[in-house]
Amino acid sequence: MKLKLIKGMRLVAATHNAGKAREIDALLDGHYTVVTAGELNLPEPAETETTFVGNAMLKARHAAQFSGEVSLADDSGLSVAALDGAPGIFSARWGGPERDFASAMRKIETRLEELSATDRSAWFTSALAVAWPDGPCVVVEGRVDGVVTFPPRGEHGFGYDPLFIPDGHDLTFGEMMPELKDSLSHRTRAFEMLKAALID
Ligand code: ITT
Repeated sequence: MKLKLIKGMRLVAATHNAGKAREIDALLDGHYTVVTAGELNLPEPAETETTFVGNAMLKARHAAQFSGEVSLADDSGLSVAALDGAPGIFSARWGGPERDFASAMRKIETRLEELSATDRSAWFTSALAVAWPDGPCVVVEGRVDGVVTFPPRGEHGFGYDPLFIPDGHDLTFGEMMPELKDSLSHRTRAFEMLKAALID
């Protein structure tokens, strides 16, 4: 069977994160009817895998099983080189149950200070997985490199956007208009791969 996403079909965005859901919707460019896992009241699975790819597949499969519909999941996060890649797959969990990213960003700054680290290199990763209710699953991974800066700047975006400056730019993702972030983000890069694989 050839796995394809046919324009016009309904897709479940297997996320409970409104910031991500907005970006996924923009990336699909109105070609699909998108309904989120939150809107369908699907239960949130525990993210028990050890990689972005593993957790993206787990979330997409879980949503496909519960909804009976083709489901798209994103597992993503910020990795800081001097922190050995932390928070990485634990990016959401560093925000605590309240998803307090101001505090998570301070935690990154404090850890860098404690280590007297001067290397500010960091990268965002997005693994995108599409799962069909009858089993198949396709997964890709995109990345954008840059640096972290303190204090965080900007009101756009979500999560760690205010402290990340992508290579070749002066603005943080939080200061960029969504269109600019969307033209160069980890999620967009993953999405380009997904499109090449699944969309005619
Ligand atoms: P779902 O699992 O329901 O999709 P989540 O927020 O728990 O939502 P993740 O486990 O993938 O998702 O955690 C990713 C976290 O990494 C997210 O909460 C943000 O804090 C951060 N993150 C991911 N992509 C980001 C982006 O484009 N800009 C800023 N922060 C981002």
